[in-house]
Amino acid sequence: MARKKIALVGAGQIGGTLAHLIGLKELGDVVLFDIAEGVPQGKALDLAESSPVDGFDAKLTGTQTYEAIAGADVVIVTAGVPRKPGMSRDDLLGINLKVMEAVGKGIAEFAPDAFVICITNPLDAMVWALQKFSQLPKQKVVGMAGVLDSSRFRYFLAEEFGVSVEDVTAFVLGGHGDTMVPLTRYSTVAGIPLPDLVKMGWTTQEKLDAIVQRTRDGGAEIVALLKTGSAFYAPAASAVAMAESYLKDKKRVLPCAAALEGQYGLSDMYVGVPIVIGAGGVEKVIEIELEGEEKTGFEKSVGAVKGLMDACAAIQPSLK
Ligand code: A3D
Repeated sequence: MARKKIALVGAGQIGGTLAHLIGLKELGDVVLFDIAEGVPQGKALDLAESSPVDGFDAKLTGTQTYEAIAGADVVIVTAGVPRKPGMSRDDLLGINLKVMEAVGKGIAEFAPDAFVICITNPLDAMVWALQKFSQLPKQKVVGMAGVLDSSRFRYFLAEEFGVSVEDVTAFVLGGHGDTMVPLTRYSTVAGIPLPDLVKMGWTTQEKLDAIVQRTRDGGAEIVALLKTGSAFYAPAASAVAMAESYLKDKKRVLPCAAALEGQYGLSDMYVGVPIVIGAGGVEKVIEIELEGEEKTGFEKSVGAVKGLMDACAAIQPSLK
């Protein structure tokens, strides 16, 4: 059986890390595409030269032409600009919307059967626009955000409880922004929900509230430290988990920005919800019951995403 082909549109910080992880995990051959001349070629060659040391077989190439992504099984999109200190994800909208138009057309022409994972910010609006520009089936176009946000939440919780990250599960729903909704009721340590752990005296409500807020601010915390860009190791690892679930038909349940068609009372929009990713792409959108603050928080987050979609449609009326 021929190796799978994974195209990375955008060969910056996340793109390069994606290529490295995909090589190490032997998920397939990698094509790095970027408008910056020499960058995808240089990264591909550097990574290929690491393959004998790490013992992985993968063909890694860099390109400036969309033809090279032809027949890709998976396309991961990071093309665009990242945040600098003081910028919100939404500040990126105008620039990155134009990039999504070019990328969408490239994918439609050369890789129409691919499973497409968008990472470019502002995430929920960009993945919505990318699906419209590409016209690929909605179940084949998803956004990466919830896996990262949940991973940050899990890491902070594991630190607080002094337990393995493996034993902490967590769910973060809604849009990828300051309004994201970390769900404590659906987050557990070895199956024990967080509110029960507060009752058991393992932590306090104040500490839990602080962790929730740190999760919401997780991206900004890294931007403030790095000063020259945004997070890339954890975002790349998160997208690879999604790609792997598709390529290996693992049917993992992951929080992702998915197209809603009536679920949660919403349609024609992308927002972070739990989904099943398998060989069919998004095989199921899971509707969990939300109550009280969870519900109002989710509604607020949906409102913020809709605001971004309106801003996109004002720039590019064909998106309406
Ligand atoms: P960066 O290292 O700047 O890489 C972006 C790459 O895109 C650069 O190499 C550019 O040359 C390239 N590029 C720009 N325009 C085009 C184009 N038209 N076609 C092809 N390539 C192009 O950024 P990064 O890798 O750190 O981040 C990439 C994106 O991911 C940004 O929009 C970030 O905001 C976003 N991001 C999202 C998350 C989420 O959780 C959703 C997390 C972290 C970063």
